Amino acid sequence: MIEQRPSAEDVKQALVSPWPTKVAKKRSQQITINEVAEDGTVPELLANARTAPGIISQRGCTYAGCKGVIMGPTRDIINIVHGPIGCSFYAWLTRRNMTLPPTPESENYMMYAFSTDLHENEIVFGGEKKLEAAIREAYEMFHPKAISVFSTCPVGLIGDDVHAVSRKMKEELGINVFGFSCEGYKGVSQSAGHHIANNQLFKHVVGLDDEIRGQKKFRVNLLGEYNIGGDAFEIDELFKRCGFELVATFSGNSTYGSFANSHTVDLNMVMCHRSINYVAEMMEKKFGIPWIKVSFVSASGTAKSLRKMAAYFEDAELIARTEAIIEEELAKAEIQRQKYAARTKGKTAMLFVGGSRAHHFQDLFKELEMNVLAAGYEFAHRDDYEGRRVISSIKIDADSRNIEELHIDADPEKFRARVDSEAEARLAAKGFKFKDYQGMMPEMDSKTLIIDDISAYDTEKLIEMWKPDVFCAGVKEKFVIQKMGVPCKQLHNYDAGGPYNAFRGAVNFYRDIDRMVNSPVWKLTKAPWEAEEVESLQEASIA
Ligand code: CFM
Repeated sequence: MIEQRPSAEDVKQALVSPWPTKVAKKRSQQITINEVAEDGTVPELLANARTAPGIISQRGCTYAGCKGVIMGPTRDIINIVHGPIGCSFYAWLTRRNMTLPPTPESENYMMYAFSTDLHENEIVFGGEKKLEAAIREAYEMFHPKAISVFSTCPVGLIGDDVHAVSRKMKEELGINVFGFSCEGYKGVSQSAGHHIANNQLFKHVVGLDDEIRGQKKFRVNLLGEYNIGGDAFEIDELFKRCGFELVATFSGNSTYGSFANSHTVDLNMVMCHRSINYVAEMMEKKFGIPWIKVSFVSASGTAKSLRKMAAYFEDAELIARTEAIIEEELAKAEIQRQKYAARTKGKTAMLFVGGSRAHHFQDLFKELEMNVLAAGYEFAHRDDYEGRRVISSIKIDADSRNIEELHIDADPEKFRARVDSEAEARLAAKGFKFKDYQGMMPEMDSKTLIIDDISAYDTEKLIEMWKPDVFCAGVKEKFVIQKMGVPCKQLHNYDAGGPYNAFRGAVNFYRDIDRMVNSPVWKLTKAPWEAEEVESLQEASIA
């Protein structure tokens, strides 16, 4: 019952008060009680700021964002990690993104871990020679189209120039070789790694291949979809049925060739705004490709996004075909939704994930008629919370300044305006918006709690005070949460479930959440503070 829950103000107070004054002040700016004004404005939140030393939060590092998130799902580029072997081990197949090579013989290096395996000798005398040798060795073994090199923390500290080595090896081997200055400490989180990856991919790969292959009409890219649990496969199939030609996905189920050819499209769709908006913006400036925000999480979101894509092309046949597919698929999903929602209605959820899913997955909970009590991102920026309308007022601090901002001009030969002013006016009259993202908070209820960069302490306190029926997070949090008697749904890798995108994916999610929130097993678990024997144990250990 909502009335019996402590108020949002009380919970915020409990999360902020234990810290020393300076940290408490900062945390109170990173935790806010949502209040949505009529025009959609929401309270300002502090985001993308350094985690206070000593607080354990969910965040990862810049290298993880670059190597694991953006470049990890591309199957035919050899990704060499320049660093100690541990950095490779922890970035090796730990994210459940899938790929489907056209034949069993096609290039696919995703299951390999390539590392220079730096030791003390290289830390003292430099590792550039070892990197050169590693690139040569990888080339001789596999003859890939491209090799990329990732810098780990010690590489930045000892000053190895991965870019100079890459240039030299590019010349020697005659294939594309490029490096990333994505040392783990570069930014405040993995978000810096996304930006660094986007920049280099744009500089070194996008736009290299002008040939139009496949269908000439309705050519699109999907940006910010990483094929976790096979999500991209579901979306690809829908696109095919509707009649869109998907040239590249950044970067689920992607190839080097698809990136090189990606500037030949008519429209970019942005799914995960946080990780990839940089590529969308740069492609618009250099090639004239407009972008729209989409989300294929939830049945209603999928229908809305497909409609938006078809509307852009203003083609009656495409629109009719898309509408027919939406009608058919939505009807099937709706039967399931009603069945599950009857069992999940009124239950509560919390989502603390990454930089976009904590927002997108709320649509699935809405379809299940559940209430989201609290949500937040690990590493998103203010625009992902409050909407792109706040971008011009975001203060640039030293940590953001650390990341290179590319200066992009229109390409004199390859720039082509995709929409003329008349089409733009026609689309605008129908309510069509380009480069628009509302962010998470305007779509959440007032009095919900928004927490940026949640800590282990916050998580426990939040569950203790507002005990939700399901908590969405990742594997680091999962088992601690479940010991508190609350099921934890992983939204980074979906546990063993998924796909959760598009119409069929939505139904998978309904089923999995119903199983979790209605399983009697959680009522049999006692949270540590509820169990008397724990208290006596604590007393015993103090004594
Ligand atoms: Fe974008 Fe992602 Fe996410 Fe992300 Fe990630 Fe991820 Fe994520 Mo884990 S790119 S921001 S850095 S949607 S790996 S596929 S699930 S934290 S919410």
